Amino acid sequence: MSQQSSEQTYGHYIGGEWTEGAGSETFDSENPATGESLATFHRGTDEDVDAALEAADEAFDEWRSLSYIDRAEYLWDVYHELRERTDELAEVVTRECGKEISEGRADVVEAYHMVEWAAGNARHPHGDVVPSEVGAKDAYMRRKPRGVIGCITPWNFPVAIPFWHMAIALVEGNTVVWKPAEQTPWCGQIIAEMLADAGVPEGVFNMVQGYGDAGAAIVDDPRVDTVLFTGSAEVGHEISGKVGAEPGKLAACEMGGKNGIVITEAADLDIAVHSAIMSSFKTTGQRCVSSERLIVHEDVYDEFKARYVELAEQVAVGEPLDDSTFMGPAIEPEHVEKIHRHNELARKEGAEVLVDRAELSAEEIPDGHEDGNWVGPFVYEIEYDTDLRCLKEECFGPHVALLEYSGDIEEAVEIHNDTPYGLAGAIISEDYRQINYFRDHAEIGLAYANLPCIGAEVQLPFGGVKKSGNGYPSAREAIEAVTERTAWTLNNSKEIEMAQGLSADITIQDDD
Ligand code: UN1
Repeated sequence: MSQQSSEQTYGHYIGGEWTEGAGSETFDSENPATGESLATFHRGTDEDVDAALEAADEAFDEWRSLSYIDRAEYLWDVYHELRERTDELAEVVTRECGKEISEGRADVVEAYHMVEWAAGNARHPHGDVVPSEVGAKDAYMRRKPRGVIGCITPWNFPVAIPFWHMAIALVEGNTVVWKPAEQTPWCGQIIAEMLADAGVPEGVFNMVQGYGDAGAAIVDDPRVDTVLFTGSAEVGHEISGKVGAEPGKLAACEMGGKNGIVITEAADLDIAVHSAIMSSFKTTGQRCVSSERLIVHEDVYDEFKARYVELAEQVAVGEPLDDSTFMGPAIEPEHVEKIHRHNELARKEGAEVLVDRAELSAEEIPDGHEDGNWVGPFVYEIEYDTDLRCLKEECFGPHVALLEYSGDIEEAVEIHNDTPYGLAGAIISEDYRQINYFRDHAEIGLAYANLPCIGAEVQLPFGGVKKSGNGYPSAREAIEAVTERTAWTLNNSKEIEMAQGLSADITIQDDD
């Protein structure tokens, strides 16, 4: 499938074959900026998931027997294709998920960075040589693949996140069953074609298009050894709950955030305004790392507020393919409704609304885009109170609270940490003591200073704490979730000598 949409109905990729699957239902991918249908896909069923898991299970032994380097060769082909087709794929990403075109491009670039990292890592050491208390023993930590990995990925990074999961899972010797987000099946189709064209052996990689029921069928199946999930906290917690109850099975879940930026009295306000606007409105606030809380010291509050509000009133919302656009549409009509509900909740809880572009005026909506899922910035100030739901619940949209604080950095970090989530955050300050305090005490997995809290690079661990993640961050640390460690000890002596001074003598019963 290329950039041109077509009349064909696309299917699943199971056991090395393209198939329509067992079901009769289809669904469409829609351009969120126009409402136009881009392509039609077969909706996967439990039966399709079953076939994909069977294929993945069967392919495992042979795939794991290849060397890391041979497995990585398949990924290098994908890497080159992603690089060659970056502009074309960027446009597909933008048309299918509505991110403006520089973000569409960055998504594809992030994908090939991840593939490069995973395939390059095939030539790096994968374990440790560990000392033993006993001179004649050689001890090692070795890794082996866990088996079949179920990957469930979100629409907002429809090319990058699938490769966070799958590039690493495959190079490490696992086989994969992947369900792309139902909002971005076109990206899913192209990725599956790339892996098929690279000649990945049949059954090693499988894709089933569909909705949450297909995802649940993957999660529930005993043949799945690890579930890698990136998406909403609601679904992620359900998955970790279920999988946690099954011995030997693992779920690595990466979820949302109610991310905050602390702007202290020592902040450079140019950096503060720039970082905050990027963090709140890039991707229309629909990154799990987007910021919905700005915690600003009273000494700089009025000036920051004036400058931030002025820009938020003006950021360009429009056709995402147009490179003068800053914010594209929201992903789907239901999500626009959800964003409005969060705005409403803030009002009910006493917000003083500073910018209300939630319902864009007719002039702001580009011609021919009347059916798009438009929603603009909504900015409010509110007095911090730990009981406010609007400061705790993730909206996943361009919905931002300004909170004024007084006192020291300790006060700011206390407010910052007062959410159930802990994914990303930033401090804007020229005072290194404040910066270091934030680094050490902010309860988050991705922390920034004098930068937006978005835009992590793939070679860093990506993940959160508290309600945002369960300790196996995606990207680099996903290796932990898709491999098992073996502590391997070899005796070079004919004698058996034990550690800890344990006696190796076998005494026998005295008969007389
Ligand atoms: C997400 O927020 O949903 O750090 C993923 C970033 C990107 C990944 C974001 N590299 O902003």
